[in-house]
Amino acid sequence: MAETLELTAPNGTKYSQPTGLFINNEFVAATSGDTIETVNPYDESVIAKVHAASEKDVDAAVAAARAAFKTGSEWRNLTPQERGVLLWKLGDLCKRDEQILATIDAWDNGKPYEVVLGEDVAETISVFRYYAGWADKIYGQTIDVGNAKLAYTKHEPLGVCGQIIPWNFPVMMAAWKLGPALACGNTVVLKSAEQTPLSALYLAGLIKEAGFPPGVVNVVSGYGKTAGAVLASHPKVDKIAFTGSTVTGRNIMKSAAVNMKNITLETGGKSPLLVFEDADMDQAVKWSHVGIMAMAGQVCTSTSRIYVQDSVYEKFLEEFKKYTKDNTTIGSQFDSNVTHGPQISKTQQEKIMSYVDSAKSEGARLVLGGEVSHKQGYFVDPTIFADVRNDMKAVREEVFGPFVVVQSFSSEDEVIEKANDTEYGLGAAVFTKDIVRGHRVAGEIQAGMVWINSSQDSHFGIPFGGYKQSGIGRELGQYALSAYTQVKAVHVNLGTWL
Ligand code: TXE
Repeated sequence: MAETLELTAPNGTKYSQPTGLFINNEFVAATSGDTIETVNPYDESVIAKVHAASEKDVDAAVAAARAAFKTGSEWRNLTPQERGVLLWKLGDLCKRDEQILATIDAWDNGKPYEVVLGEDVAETISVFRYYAGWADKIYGQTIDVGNAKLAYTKHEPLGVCGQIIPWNFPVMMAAWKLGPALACGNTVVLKSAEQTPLSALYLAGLIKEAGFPPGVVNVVSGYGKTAGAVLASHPKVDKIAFTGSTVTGRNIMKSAAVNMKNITLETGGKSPLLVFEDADMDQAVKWSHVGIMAMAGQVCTSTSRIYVQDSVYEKFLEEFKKYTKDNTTIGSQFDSNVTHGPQISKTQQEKIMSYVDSAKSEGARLVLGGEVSHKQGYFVDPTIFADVRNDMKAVREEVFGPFVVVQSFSSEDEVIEKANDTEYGLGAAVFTKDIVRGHRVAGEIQAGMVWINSSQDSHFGIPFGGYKQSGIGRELGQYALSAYTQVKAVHVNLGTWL
């Protein structure tokens, strides 16, 4: 039995933090004795050490998930509605402990507590409840092929699902992955991100408390190159679902090829935001700010490239700069006045600052920021560059920080071409009062999600995912069910055939 730490967070919240690997409904020590130290990105203090899974531990977790998936197991014998009841209970337990979950992710990730409570944790609860409702509504079709035969389809679970999640929305990403997988009757080995392992372990305790049978959900903390890679290439894993960088997504595709796993990938983005001259300028400015500065820009759908029609370009820049300055308070995640938290790690901070150097050296105009004014922790000031070109590194690559590049355009055709000139295709935003243009542009942009007169809208009932190298498959909504089921066609001879 691995240890549980009694922790007190900087906001005074006291709670019990499991640190072991969650396998077969028990927290166990890692066989290698390896640990991961997780830190508060606000002040670089160590929060806790958790056990880090080795290949042997991942094997044990996969074996537990396989056993739980066996025909005749407790899990396989549940009715779909009983699965739904368990998911609903899990949602209720997350609601009961919402302040603890929000405290953990705010502490471990650095983003403001109120944001985590009102967005990440609220969404976590909703996602479990939403998929609880789907559990007994997953069914196939009967297909009329004439009187001699009966043909029907069944939507069956895939089996053991490996799920690898990132650090930007720790508990919410776990919910996005677990909700549909469990509603469809699969079993899971979930690997959290090494930067933010704590909330997934706490959630594991709630999964046990809700009454899920042993082995249905296994949660391992671990590094990507060890635990993650083992899971992605494991021959006994049937599916891999991943959220993270495009580079790692490509590696996972290669690893998954070993036994041709079903895959769902949600990877990087460089989402454009288009401001036409007839747009409501106040709205365009506010949403541009939300679109890139929320969560310190660590959102895959961040609208990190802004295109403004030339007649309103300078006005937009002036107002965007002012709005950003007036609405940024940098500091601790537990200070309710703070709007702008740290980046997740020193690595990410340094990565963003390297793009500041590259934008400057390629001749972009620095409008705001480009510095680290808060020296403790991993902060980066909100940064706006103007007069960029699509061939600049900072315009082509995902920066994943409070870093935005702005350029002008003159015609609709030109801006659509520029917006689509990217390897990514996750989100896109269009600001215009012309309803016909709004829909026309939404149709022409190559992206999995388009926002007209807003940015970053997301809802558990609406599919989420990308075109091009932003991913494969969809999460959330009814669409996610097809990512966790396979279709069986059954042909029945009614006796009049041959
Ligand atoms: O991502 P990784 P990192 C982007 C963003 C960021 C960059 C790097 O641009 O700057 O990625 O972040 C696991 N086999 N996004 O290094 O490496 C890893 O342990 C299997 C966008 O954190 O993709 C973690 O659990 N798994 C993004 C997860 O993959 C592996 C969110 C993500 O890590 C692995 C995060 C491997 N070989 C970063 N290597 C989004 N789409 O929201 C790593 N992992």
